[in-house]
Amino acid sequence: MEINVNVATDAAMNFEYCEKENVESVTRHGNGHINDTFLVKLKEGTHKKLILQRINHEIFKDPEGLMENILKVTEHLRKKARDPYRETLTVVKTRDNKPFYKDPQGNYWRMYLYIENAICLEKVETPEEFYESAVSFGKFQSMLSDFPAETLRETIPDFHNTVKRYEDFERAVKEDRMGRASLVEKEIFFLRERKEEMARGQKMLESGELPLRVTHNDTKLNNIMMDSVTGKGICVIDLDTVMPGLSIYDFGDSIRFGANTAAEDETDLSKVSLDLDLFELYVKGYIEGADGRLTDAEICSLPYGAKNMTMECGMRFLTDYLNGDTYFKIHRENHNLDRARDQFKLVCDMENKWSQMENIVNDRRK
Ligand code: ADP
Ligand code: GN1
Ligand code: MG
Repeated sequence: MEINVNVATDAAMNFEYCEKENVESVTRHGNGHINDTFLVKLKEGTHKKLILQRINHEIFKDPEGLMENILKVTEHLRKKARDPYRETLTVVKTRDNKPFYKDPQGNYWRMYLYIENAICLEKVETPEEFYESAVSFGKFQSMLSDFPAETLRETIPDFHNTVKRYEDFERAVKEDRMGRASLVEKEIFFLRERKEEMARGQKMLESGELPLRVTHNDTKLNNIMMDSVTGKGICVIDLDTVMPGLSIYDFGDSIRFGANTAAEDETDLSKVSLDLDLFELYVKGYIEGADGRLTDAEICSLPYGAKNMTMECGMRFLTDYLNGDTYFKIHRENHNLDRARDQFKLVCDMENKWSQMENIVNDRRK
C-alpha cells in the first residue's frame, strides 16, 4: 500500500519541533524496499530537516519492540561517538514523549534528526567509498561487541536463517499461488542444487564454530551515510533489523550489493559479476574496522558469507515473485524475478572466482 503524503504530513504534526505553522514541506525520500520515508522541512529552528518513516508493520510485527531496540542501540553507540548527532541516529520523540506515533489507521511512524552534509550511495562510485563503508560496518560490529545481545528483540524472527528461508521457498513453489512456478524451473533447480550448502552457516552457528553477534542485518551501501565533503563513512542507518546474527552475513550482504558490477535488479545479466578488487578492499576495511574482534573462523568464512547472502537474497526475491510480490516493493512487472536472476548470476560468478576469494581472505589472516 502506497502511503499518501497527506497522511505522512498529519503524522509529522505529532512529533517535537513539528507545529503545523512551522512545517514547510513533507516529501517522499530514499529508495528503500520496505518502509516509507519522508523528508520533513521546517521553516525555523535548530533542526530544519527531519526524517519521518512509516514502519512497515506487516513485516515488522512488533514496531514497539523494534523502537525499543533502536533506542538501546543508539544510546550505546552515542556513548562511544565523537560527534553523537552525526555518528548515530537520533530518535525524535512525539509531543507525549513516545518514540513512535500510531495514527488512526494503525500505521506506526517514527522520526529521526536529519544528518546534514551527508549522502547515501545507491552504487559504488569510487573504491574509496566502498572501503569507507566496510570500515563503518566493521566498526559497528566492534562498537556493539560489548552490547548485551540478549536484551534485543528479534524484530524479524529467523531473518537470516537460510534453512527457514529455504523452507519458505519450497512452500511457495508448492502453493504456486500465481501459477508462476513453471516459468522459473531453471531458477528453482538452481536453488535445489545448492540446498545443503545454504544450510552450512546455520550449522556453524549451532555448533558454536561461529559466534552469535549483534549484527545490522541489512548492510547495503545505501544504509551508510557518507560525509559529502570528506567521503568518510559517518553513520550506519536503517537499524530496524539490528538483532543477534552472524558477522559473516553482515559482511556478505555488503558484498552482494556493493561489489556487484551491476545494480541489484539489472536485466542485462552480462553486466552482473563480482568485482574482486572491491571484494578485496571490503575484506580489508571490514577486518580493520572490526579491530581484532573477528575470530579466525569468522575471517575464514567471509567468502561463504558473501555467497550465502547473495543466494539467500535471490531466493527471497524468487519466493516473493512466486507468492505474488507481497513483501518487496516492486516498480515494474517481474521486478522480483529480475532481482532473483541477477543474484543467481552473481552467485555463479562467485563460484567461478572462489579460489581467488579464498586467497584474498587468507592473506588477511594473522
Ligand atoms: P529503508 O528501510 O526503507 O531502506 P532507510 O532507513 O534506509 O529506509 O532510509 C531510506 C533513506 O532515507 C536512506 O537511504 C537515506 O537516504 C535517508 N535517510 C534515512 N535516515 C536518514 C537520516 N537520519 N538523515 C538523512 N537521511 C536519512
Ligand atoms: C530490504 O529496506 P531495504 O531496502 O534496506 C530487505 C533486506 C534485503 C534488501 C534487498 C527488512 O532492505 O533484507 O537484503 O531489501 N529488508 C528487510 O535489497 O527485509
Ligand atoms: Mg535502507
